[in-house]
Amino acid sequence: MLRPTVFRKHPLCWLLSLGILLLFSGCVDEPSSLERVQKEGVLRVVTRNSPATYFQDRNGETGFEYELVKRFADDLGVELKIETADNLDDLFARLDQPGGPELAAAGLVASPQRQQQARFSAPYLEVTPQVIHRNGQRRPTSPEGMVGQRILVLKGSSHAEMLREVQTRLPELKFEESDAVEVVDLLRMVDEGQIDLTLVDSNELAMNQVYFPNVRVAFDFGDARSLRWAVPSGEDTSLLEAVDEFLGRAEKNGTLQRLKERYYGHVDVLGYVGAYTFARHLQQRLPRYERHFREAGRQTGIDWRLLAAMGYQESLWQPEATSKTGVRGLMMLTQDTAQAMGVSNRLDPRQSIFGGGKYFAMIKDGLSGDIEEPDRTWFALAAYNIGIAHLSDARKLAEAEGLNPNKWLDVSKMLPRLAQKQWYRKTRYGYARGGETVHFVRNVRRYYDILTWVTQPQLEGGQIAESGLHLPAIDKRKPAEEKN
Ligand code: BLG
Repeated sequence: MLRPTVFRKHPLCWLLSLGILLLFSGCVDEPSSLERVQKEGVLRVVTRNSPATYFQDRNGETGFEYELVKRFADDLGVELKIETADNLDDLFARLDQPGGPELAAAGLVASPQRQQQARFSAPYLEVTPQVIHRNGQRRPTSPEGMVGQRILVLKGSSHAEMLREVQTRLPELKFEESDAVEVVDLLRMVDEGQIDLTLVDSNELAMNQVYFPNVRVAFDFGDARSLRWAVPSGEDTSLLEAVDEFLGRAEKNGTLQRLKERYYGHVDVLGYVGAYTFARHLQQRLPRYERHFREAGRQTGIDWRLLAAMGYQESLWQPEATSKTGVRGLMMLTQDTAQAMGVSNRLDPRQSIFGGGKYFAMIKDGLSGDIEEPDRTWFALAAYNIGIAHLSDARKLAEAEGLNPNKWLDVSKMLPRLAQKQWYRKTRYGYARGGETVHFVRNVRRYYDILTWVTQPQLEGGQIAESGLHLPAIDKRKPAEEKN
């Protein structure tokens, strides 16, 4: 049979023509953004340095955005490389750069202007923009009430965009934008009275309220909006599709919910007055004992900030503290504990801190090997407060309920039962005020988070005692009456 000549071409000719064809059709393996990330094994993400997004803590990098985006990178099986932008304009400029980061994860709202600069993912968090004022000062309740006040917002922020939009019908409304500040600076400026008002998102305020006890929400500036990640604008949506798929899964399997609880869940624990008091004590009391906490931390291998957080929960950093039950000192040691730890004077702050640290480390070491971090730390805190025997009762109750006795979330649900007869009569060690222990652990964790943030490496210019730079200015007056 006669074959068409084309089939009889030499194989090399074939390859050559294929090459030429590909070259001219312009489809020489231009990889998609997703393929590029996978091939290079690195996902480059641009974010901002703030407590609600990304910062350094005791274990390295952390923050809501960081944790979420780290899970995404893990999911793709690639390394995560974070870079921080100086301000929002810089962030979008970097995203736009050829060879720049593939993704921005920085608590961004897909405002109309930004939609021309980048493509946005599915939402992962709902936030409300809020007008912030200083407690005791005039409180506006509408844009009209903001006229004539000193207003400063982040340059390039969606808040600036919203204000400009309002200006079209209310030209008397004047405001300034700055690219030299972060959200924390805006809040501090309101707190210290350098400006009258600012606009921030509700999640940012929730994270920062404790450092700025004088700031209050004046009113919600519009409806809730969604935070989204962004990828460079353009036709290539491969990475964005992977992001959306990941976020959908994170929503379904509870990952998102857990992260939200962790970062924003305990922020209301302190309330305004508690936040005010904590900030004051941070400046006035902690510096006296910080050296002891650091030393005890080094000696026991326990993060000094956790010890300090415990000390705050126990006594508000007061060495003379004494409870109704005769428990005493800065770390609230019982007589038995003090004796066992070689503490001769419980009211001596240094002895109390070292005794408490040693006791805590001992408890933690003695916990079942099945309890993993971070739960292990929360269990040790609970045992410090209620005793290892009652904690083991609560773990057994958890097991009997089909819950996980090695997970703090599960065991903390059982602890309050130790105060109810129908439950404690079935336990080995009987009645205990387990509800208080849950409260204890929750508060210590909150204080620990705060101490972690204020002592993070990039802010820490030495000891809190010396720096004070990043701490709120404390009004010497008592907290003003709640106006709202
Ligand atoms: C803790 C002890 C545990 C002890 C439990 O009580 O004290 N911890 C310390 O001394 C550091 O050792 O466990 S046990 O030895 O296995 O029995 C249970 O007895 C302390 C707690 C008690 C609590 N603060 C540290 O968290 C406290 O002060 N309670 C009194 C509250 S009230 O104001 O008098 O009502």
